[in-house]
Amino acid sequence: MHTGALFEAPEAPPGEVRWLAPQACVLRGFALSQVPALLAALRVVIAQAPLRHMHTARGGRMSVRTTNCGAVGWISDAAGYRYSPTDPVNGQPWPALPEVLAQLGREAAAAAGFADFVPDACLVNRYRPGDRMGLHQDRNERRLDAPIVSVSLGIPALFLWGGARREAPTERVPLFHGDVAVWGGAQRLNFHGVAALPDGHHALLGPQRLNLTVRRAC
Ligand code: MD3
Ligand code: FE
Repeated sequence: MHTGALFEAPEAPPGEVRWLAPQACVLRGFALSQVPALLAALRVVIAQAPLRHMHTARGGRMSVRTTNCGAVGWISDAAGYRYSPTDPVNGQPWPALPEVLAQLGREAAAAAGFADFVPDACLVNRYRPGDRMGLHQDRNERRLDAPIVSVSLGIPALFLWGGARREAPTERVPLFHGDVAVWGGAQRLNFHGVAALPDGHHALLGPQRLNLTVRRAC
């Protein structure tokens, strides 16, 4: 696999918009000005709801570590995937959705053409080198008419953008620190994944990538 370009261009030109489909795009660098506020808010979330491995119904362990904030959080265990109003680690409600994340979600959705997005939850994934996410659909949200907004921070990753069917070919789309992806409408149920994170070190985040998906889940 040729990944040299990832390292030659640690950040794509901010302001550029890459359309993957009529209702799916990457807003390059859209989150850059909010990174300090996002990281401060995330530290508070993770202190209350620590990052942890989720397990699949088939007994596997996901390589990424995950946590949530907002009204509900996405969980996976022996019983399957679902949203839960409480964190199974401590039985408590998830931490509140930080306003900086909710606002970034609304602004990115509007910039991508989705008016009136009202996010209520955020799934946080932390990737270390070698961690990956297999092809899947996001279909546990109650409101499939709402878009999803995804913020990438840290080491760049190769996003795998598929189609409506698992068998459809995937396009490899690099996601850099500060990039925000938005998709909805006809592309809301597209298959997607993340290739194994390469070795690397980010100036702010060290050897990791954080992905924040801001959602309307209930
Ligand atoms: C396009 N996260 O948490 S976000 C997930 O980078 C997830 O951690 C990945 O997939 C990550 O569920 C990718 C970008 C993304 C997410 C969902 C999509 C793009 C999508 C759903 C449909 C189409
Ligand atoms: Fe997903």
